[in-house]
Amino acid sequence: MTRSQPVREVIDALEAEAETDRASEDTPDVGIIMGSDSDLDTMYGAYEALTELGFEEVTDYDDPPEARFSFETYVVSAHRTPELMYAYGETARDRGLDVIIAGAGGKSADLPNMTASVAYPLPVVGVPVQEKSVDSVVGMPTGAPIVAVDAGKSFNAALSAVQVLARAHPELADRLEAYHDDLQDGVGDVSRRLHEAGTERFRADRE
Ligand code: AIR
Repeated sequence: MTRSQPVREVIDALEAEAETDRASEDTPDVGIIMGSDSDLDTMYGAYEALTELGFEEVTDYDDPPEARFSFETYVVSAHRTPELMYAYGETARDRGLDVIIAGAGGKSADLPNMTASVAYPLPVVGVPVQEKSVDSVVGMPTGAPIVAVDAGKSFNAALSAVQVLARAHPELADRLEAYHDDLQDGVGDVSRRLHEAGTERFRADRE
């Protein structure tokens, strides 16, 4: 049992929330966790992708946002706060989460893989915060799965999470398609401008 009062308070809040009955519209669909707040700049891509797709962040379970789809964000350290990691993974389903995005850095980036084991069968999308974290995030034994993105690609982790949700929510599939259409428009537009301006002028205009 942790002796840390602040950690105990977060665990208590998660456990109380797991016991609370709420409509699924009023609970976060995606959980974002990271090993340290020093990971936040890298994990910010997940925030950007989710908000771009119309998700809003839950900061008070008793006062959920207007948006139908939402997410929550916590710092959970596999090594500094293992009990919090366990409580987070264990309460995830009862708190209404459908998918977790977990990021960690360093060579012992174990939050994604351990959370995947604790929260199983809930899917976890792992984000290695640095290149050197890739092996520890993806290196799972047979029977203990994790989905993972390349180092730093938290934006893609959020898209993958929404792909999971979209299987049950066609409106999210529409949003993913609209996002992809915009992406294509951008490539088409830059391709035409590069061709028409020629390489030298295009480069000069970019600077
Ligand atoms: N980390 C935190 N607890 C366990 C691990 N593996 C990772 C964080 C962060 C790195 O250690 O995910 O990327 C360094 O953390 P900090 O807090 O020292 O900046």
